[in-house]
Amino acid sequence: MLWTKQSLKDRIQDIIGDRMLIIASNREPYVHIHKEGKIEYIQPVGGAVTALDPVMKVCKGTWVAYGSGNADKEVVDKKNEVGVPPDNPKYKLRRIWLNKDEENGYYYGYSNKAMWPLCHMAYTRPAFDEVDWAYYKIVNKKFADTILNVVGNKKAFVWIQDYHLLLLGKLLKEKNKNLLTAHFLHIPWPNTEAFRICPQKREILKGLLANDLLGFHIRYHCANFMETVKLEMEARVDTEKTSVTYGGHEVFIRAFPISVDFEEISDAAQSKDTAKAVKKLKDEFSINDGLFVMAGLDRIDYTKGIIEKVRAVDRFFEKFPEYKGKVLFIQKGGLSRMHIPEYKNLNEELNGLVEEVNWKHSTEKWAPILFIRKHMTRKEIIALYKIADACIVSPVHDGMNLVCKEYIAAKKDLNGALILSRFTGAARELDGAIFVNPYSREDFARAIKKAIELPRAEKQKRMRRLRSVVKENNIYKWAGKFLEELKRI
Ligand code: GDG
Repeated sequence: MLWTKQSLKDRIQDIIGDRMLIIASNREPYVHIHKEGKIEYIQPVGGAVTALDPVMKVCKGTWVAYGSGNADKEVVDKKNEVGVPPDNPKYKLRRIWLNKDEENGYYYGYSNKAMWPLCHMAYTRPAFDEVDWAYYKIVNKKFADTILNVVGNKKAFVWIQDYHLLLLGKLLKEKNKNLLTAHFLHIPWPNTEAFRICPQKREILKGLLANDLLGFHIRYHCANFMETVKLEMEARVDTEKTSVTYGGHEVFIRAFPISVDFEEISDAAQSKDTAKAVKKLKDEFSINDGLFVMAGLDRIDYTKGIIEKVRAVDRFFEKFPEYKGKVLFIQKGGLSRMHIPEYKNLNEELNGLVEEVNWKHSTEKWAPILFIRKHMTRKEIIALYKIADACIVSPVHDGMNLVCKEYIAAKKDLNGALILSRFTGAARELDGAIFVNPYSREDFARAIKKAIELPRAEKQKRMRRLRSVVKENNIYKWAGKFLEELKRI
């Protein structure tokens, strides 16, 4: 059966019954900001929001998240709630306020200096700071208190997202045994060797094991998690049922590969609005027709392999100078986590590298890399995918990666090639991509040439295959399967 927005809508009542649906995540799906004397809203950059917003529009319920916008407080009601999407509300957003110390310790500190590098194993050393950990616990408790307040004495299903809230399942269950809780990890789960260095590992595992269902993108992450539990806890690990029983409570571990709203992106890419946005983008950045455009779209993060991508572009023009003046690389890079030194340094390194590569290869009328830094709307992003004859997704490690799936969805005309790192969760599904090891410049440079020279028929064949995978494994299937599994439990 093909899952669609409508089929999820039709079945959601049957699946969740009379329970309230609550999503808990660090990032909010809509951020209100002051701009030129007015209050506007933006959709923040990030995979979890891209994936879950369409699901919540269908399932309704309440999304609990940290209110990070400078105008957020001005639009909420007494309960700190606001209907979203702001133009046409479909569900409620309940905002939690954090002070500077909390944001610093919980978000920049423990979440992103400890857990993020720990789970990605990208050769950036995790830093476990006791003060950060203390704030991490405080903020997880804040989320728990808010959710318990939203639920009151009703029945509810709480769907916890990601590595910022690893203790939440346990905190909720301790106070309300009747809650059904599930936790989905958007990032990889590392192997036992990597995880064992974490000083807070037992508390984190206890937090996760209190849930009823644990979801990861791929089976490999599930297996890593089960191995970790086997090694670290006195728990019964059942590999047949893929469940863990700890302290008399059984939690099921399952893989749910996350995805995108295929139909919505595919249709939007064909729309007149997108055609206008394409023209605007081309004018704004002087993108000449006739160039072969390769695009990348990432948060500036050391896991995304952006440095590796730019180095491969450099090598490509060294090896194949005949392509100078004919190929343009557009990299859209959104600033991210700039209060963490590694991110600030990466951003500076990237600036320097792009400048150097551009200087080295440019001609009077052409430079190889166009680095776009401004925040783009969804419409502009789809326009960028439309313009791109190929897309390069090259993380050194990524839980799933949605950019490659969005690109595929936007290529209804089949006119696009995908270069994809083997170290993304998506690589397990996307047969038809040109796979690369981003650590190998030579391999990467050759893959770029291959993408450019792919014969038309071959390109279309590959894209057709890719589209059929993403069409079937879309975001509604991800959500539907997840919720059905929870119901079954
Ligand atoms: C985590 C995991 C997993 C980018 N620039 C703008 C913008 N984006 C959107 C893209 C895409 C999303 O951000 C990025 O998604 P990813 O999947 O690449 O990455 P993470 O943020 O690292 O997400 C990842 C994901 O969670 C979901 O589970 O796939 O492995 O790391 O949707 O289009 N969106 C807007 N403006 C931009 O400038 N509006």
